[in-house]
Amino acid sequence: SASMSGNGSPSSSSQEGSDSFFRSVLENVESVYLSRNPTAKSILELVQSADGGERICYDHLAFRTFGVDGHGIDSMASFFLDYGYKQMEELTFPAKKLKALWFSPPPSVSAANGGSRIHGPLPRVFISELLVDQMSPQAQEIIRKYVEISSSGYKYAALASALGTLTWKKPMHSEFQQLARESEYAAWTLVNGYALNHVTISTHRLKSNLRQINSLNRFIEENGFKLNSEGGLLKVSPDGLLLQSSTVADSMPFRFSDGAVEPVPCSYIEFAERLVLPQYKNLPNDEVKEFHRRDGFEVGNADKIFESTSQGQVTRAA
Ligand code: OOG
Ligand code: NI
Repeated sequence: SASMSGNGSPSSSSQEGSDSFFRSVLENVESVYLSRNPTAKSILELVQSADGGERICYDHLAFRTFGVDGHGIDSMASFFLDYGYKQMEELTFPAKKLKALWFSPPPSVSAANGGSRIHGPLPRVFISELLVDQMSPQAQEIIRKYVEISSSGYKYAALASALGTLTWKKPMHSEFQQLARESEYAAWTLVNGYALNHVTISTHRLKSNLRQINSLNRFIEENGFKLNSEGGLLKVSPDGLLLQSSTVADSMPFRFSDGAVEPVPCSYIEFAERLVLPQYKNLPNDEVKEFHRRDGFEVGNADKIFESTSQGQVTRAA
């Protein structure tokens, strides 16, 4: 039909219309994140200015969920799938009782390729869920209580993320502590809900020497920020092509329903360098596109990056 282009995708004008709504939602998700996480905000500003005021591209956005009764990965994924994302591989973390899926973005409409951050090339999305059935009866009781309170909240995961609100009422401090003893991830999700867990700066798309992740790590530390040291600062995939690092999460005072006000870990910022795949190693630098580089995620890297919100990392001396 006239509204469809030859390859069966919507015409560019309708795609641009939905793209602008989609990006407005992401802009709000990001602005909630920046308002609660001063370290992430400062680092984005610092890296952009040190890179000569060039644009920043996001490699991916990440969210956490409770995998029970519809509140898991699907609750947040549906928004991205509706806007053209495709489900890719599953990653499992048996010791942490977690599973994750990642989603690849639709090609950005041409105008977006010049923009920065949320207005640049669309990022991958990484969504994980706690395997609630595998938790202790006591932890399950707490988690099931709050997802029941939220009732249909899981249908509005993206809305909750963009508004910066929980879909359930605030827990008691004792419930948070009980979950934290069993799973830092569970405790984090109870108080942060669908809030953006992190954005990841795509280092190879920077212009200056910061495009090498080791230089960026040094620069971040020289500026007084603490990096997640779990398994070493730099996380390297077995093929050597996916390099990742992250800060430790900022903590913010949280008012629990019993009146206690205690700091809880919020979000962090990550850095990822994707190297050129072996079959493209002879391409001239200026011809290398994102699809010539290592794609996807790596269980061994992710397992350590999850620790960016753990008490051990958050309270560790710099
Ligand atoms: C996600 C940790 C994993 C990655 O890029 O592998 C990750 C989380 O902390 O929720 O971000
Ligand atoms: Ni990540």
